[in-house]
Amino acid sequence: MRPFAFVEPTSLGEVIRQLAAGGGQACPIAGGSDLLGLLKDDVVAYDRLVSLAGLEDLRQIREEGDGLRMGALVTLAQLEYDPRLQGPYRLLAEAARSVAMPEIRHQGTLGGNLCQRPRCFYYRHALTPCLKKGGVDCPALESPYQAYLSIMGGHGCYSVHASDLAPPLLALGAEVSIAGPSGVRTLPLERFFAGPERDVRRENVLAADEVLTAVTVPAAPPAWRGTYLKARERTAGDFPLVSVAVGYALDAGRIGQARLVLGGIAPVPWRSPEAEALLEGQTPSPTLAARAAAAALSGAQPLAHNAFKVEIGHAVVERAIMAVAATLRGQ
Ligand SMILES: Cc1cc2nc3c(=O)[nH]c(=O)nc-3n(C[C@@H](O)[C@@H](O)[C@H](O)COP(=O)(O)OP(=O)(O)OC[C@H]3O[C@@H](n4cnc5c(N)ncnc54)[C@H](O)[C@@H]3O)c2cc1C
Ligand code: SF4
Repeated sequence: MRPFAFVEPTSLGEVIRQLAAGGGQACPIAGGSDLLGLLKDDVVAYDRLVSLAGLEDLRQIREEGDGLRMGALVTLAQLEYDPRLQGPYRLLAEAARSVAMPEIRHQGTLGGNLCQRPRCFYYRHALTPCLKKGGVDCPALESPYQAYLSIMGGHGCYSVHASDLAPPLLALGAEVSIAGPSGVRTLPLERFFAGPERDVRRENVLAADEVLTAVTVPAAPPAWRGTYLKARERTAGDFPLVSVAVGYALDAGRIGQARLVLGGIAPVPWRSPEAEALLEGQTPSPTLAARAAAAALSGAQPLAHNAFKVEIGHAVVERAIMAVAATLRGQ
């Protein structure tokens, strides 16, 4: 690990000033559960780490209008246990509970989860150059270790977005607040993530002197329910091979307001408008669930060694759709 300065501002303005003064060599740190590993392994290096820990305001979950505003420093454990994450919001608590192990969930934050760096084995190996680290090619493409690589949306880089919180937040229609030198801007979470076609070295649209301050989810219809299912190699402490957030309401037995977002399969969380359209207006059934799964994964272009993720994707999508039906029917 290379030496760095560690600064601990107590105001958002000072955080932004410290980042801006760093000229690209300063980096925000929240819980450190992702960043410290990268620093220790010399995958990344910065002159200055700017701690967000002094921003007490960002630790709160607040009811706002009929929705919820969650500060960027809210921990995964808070999301797991907060009594307000019930009913339509329960899938977010389920996703938080699926992350890693309790130690990481108490340390890791919402903002850090959405801004975490890829888990690609080659990216995390300091001695292996790759496109994301400024190299000229992607060693993962020729490798047999492709379980945690993409089956959709890879453009030269096939790392996936590993966040477990992103799919349920997208399904809930979340917005993010971003603070920078010219104030605060908000944008739909869907537009926060960015694939390699935009900039292979980054996974989102944050500038070097910006921080994510909050995530807001609007009021969900009271009868809307969702679930988050995650397939992984080990049942604890593992990232998603494939995951899915599915939610909808039932009106006279027919599906309305369907949302379906896949995780672990693409460089960005992958919403499927095709599957959502197919579900709308229909009665949930195993046949419909299978058709929706086929629609969600119809664009899959697996690599040489990860076609099995398509099959897993079908299974988790079908199960999630039927699980929501069971919840809504009180089964
Ligand atoms: C063993 C292990 C298992 C894990 N398993 C999972 C898993 O199953 N699912 C999963 O989703 N994650 C998993 N993780 C990743 C885990 O680190 C994140 O889930 C955690 O939420 C990161 O939060 P943090 O506050 O510790 O982030 P940090 O390490 O502090 O930051 C991570 C990155 O985000 C940036 N950042 C942090 N906060 C902000 C902000 N507010 N604005 C702008 N940039 C910011 C940092 O600069 C850094 O680049 C695992 C990690 C480990 C070590
Ligand atoms: S998939 Fe992306 S992060 Fe992984 S080695 Fe290839 S370029 Fe690097």
